[in-house]
Amino acid sequence: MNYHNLEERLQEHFKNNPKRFKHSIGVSEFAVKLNEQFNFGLDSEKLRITGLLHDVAKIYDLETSLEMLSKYVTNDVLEYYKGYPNVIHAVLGAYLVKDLFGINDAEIFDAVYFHTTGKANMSKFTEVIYVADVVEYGRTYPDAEYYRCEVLKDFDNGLYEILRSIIEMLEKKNEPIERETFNAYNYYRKKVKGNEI
Ligand code: DGI
Ligand code: FE
Ligand code: FE
Repeated sequence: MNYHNLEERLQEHFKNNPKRFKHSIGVSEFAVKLNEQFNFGLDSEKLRITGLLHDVAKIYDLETSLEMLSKYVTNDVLEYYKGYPNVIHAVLGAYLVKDLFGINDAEIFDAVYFHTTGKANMSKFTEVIYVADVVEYGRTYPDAEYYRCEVLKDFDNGLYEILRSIIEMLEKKNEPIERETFNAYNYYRKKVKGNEI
């Protein structure tokens, strides 16, 4: 898989949101770095492409996103995601990768679809994109540097700590937590901490 001009196409796609374009580059680079540092043996070019594309649907407002998503999912699914507006760009993005960029790949679809929530037992590819999205070098929220270091020290534990902090943040803000976010947290807590409370 090799898409040399994808970066230029993405720059055009994000022309009104250069920060989002920079973030997408940051995610591609961090995903490739993780793959190399931990010898995961994933396809680095495919990680780069997925990092570039993961937020492709972030340029649309809620109304437009829902209208676009209605072309791909049933009404029930559409109604369900109306309850989680933050998650919609991930689900829509997974479909747009194929429709706007002609990239039809199950691994990329899965990684884009779950890049916001995570899920239980993600593939290594999806885990790497999930983590890179949260800790790429452009991220400047408080503790970004802490989670970046944790992930580079111990990937599984870093992933678990990220999930724990996101759940905590969403609870604090009284935001509805999508079930896959919970599933991911429970799964990785068990994986890292075993039966410890
Ligand atoms: O698109 P990005 O800004 O790069 O990052 P993202 O796609 O990971 O997340 C966007 C937001 O979604 C972020 O503030 C965390 C939030 N989020 C993650 N899981 C859930 C969630 N929001 C809700 N309401 N429910 C979730 O389960
Ligand atoms: Fe996103
Ligand atoms: Fe992102």
